[in-house]
Amino acid sequence: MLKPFDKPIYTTRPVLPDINKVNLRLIEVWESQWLTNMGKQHEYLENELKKVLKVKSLSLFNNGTIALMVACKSLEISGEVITTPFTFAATPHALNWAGLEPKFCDIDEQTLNINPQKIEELITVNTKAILGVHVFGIPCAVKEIDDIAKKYDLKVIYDAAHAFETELEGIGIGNFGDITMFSMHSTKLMHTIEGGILTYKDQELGRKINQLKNFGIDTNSQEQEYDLIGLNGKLNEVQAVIGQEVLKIREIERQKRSKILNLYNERLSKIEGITMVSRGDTSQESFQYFPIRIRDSRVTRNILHNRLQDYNIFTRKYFYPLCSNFNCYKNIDTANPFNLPVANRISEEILCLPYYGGLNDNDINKICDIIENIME
Ligand code: T4K
Repeated sequence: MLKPFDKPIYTTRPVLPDINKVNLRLIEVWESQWLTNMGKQHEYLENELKKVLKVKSLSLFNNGTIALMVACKSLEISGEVITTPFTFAATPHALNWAGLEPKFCDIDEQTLNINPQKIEELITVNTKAILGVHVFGIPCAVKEIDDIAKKYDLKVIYDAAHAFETELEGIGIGNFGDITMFSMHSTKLMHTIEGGILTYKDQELGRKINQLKNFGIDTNSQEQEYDLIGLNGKLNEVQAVIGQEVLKIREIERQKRSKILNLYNERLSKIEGITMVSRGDTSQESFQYFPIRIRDSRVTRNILHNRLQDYNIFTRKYFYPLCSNFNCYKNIDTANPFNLPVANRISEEILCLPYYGGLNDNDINKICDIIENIME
């Protein structure tokens, strides 16, 4: 048996700016005596993010889930929303919290995203929107989804929790659909410890989004008017300075992950039983996760996942269990595994390997040696 790693190797580790630089920024916030409620640091981060994501308008949130809930609420729709079951719990949960009913659609074998060819058969008179997820930063079929939405007069929301800086032909992924959500959770390459972003084009919608994230207060009115039922979704000034510092070092992290990606591809594509996941047809990718599929092999995904733990390597089965198989969703009509064969199969095959800049070539080679050994 190869020697295990001395320290645990996780699926991801947060991108951490120099603590001395963070401390200086915290002093700045302390001295300003302005800690939250859309302060100077919040405004600065918003403007920086607009440039990085190549979007005209965005709003910051205290986490991605709240951002997605507000996105759903802001569209003022009620009824069914067609979405993917191959995602994190937050996606269907946000729909429910906004009073909407998720309808699960099967996914595409290559992109692992909602299959546009399967959407139309789920449309009923109650369908009001499509919620696509750019899973692992792989873009959804945005053109096909847009065509369906136009044909049936549906809203389109994208969950781009994994797709920070993903671009299609140079266009920021946040420009597609009515609203796009990005997560800035600590496990994301770009983060504010906890945080989220909504991007949108419609300024009136943006006004509503900003109102909803701030208890429903209409900041434009003379008196404090409450004409919407909002919540508290605000990102504070400490989170905002952390975000600014992470933003400064993200390019270095992206380059490190790009190198790791090449090394993984070179090594793992040669191992029998491992299928590489296509990274999607992007002009720029997010470098967020490194998923592989284990199939047609004596060693199953679960065996590989468990055996890797003997070597101190902790992978994650994103996304198993499938959302449609959760106790809270399994009884809805579209959750039947019979209707979702591809998603159910991929959920049994998928494994996200350790993927972060802190791993050097030796680490990656060692992980690959161990995988090779287990798969033999
Ligand atoms: N939509 C999608 C498609 C999403 O994937 C997510 C979140 C959302 C919406 C909602 O966005 P947020 O509300 O979170 O902004 C993690 C994250 O908590 C979650 O943000 C993420 N997706 C999901 C895919 O992964 P867990 O339960 O897998 O996290 P955990 O604690 O196991 O951490 C993963 C690895 O990271 C661990 O192996 C250890 C390492 N880690 C984690 C943390 C928190 C660290 O090294 N340091 C840390 O501080 O959910």
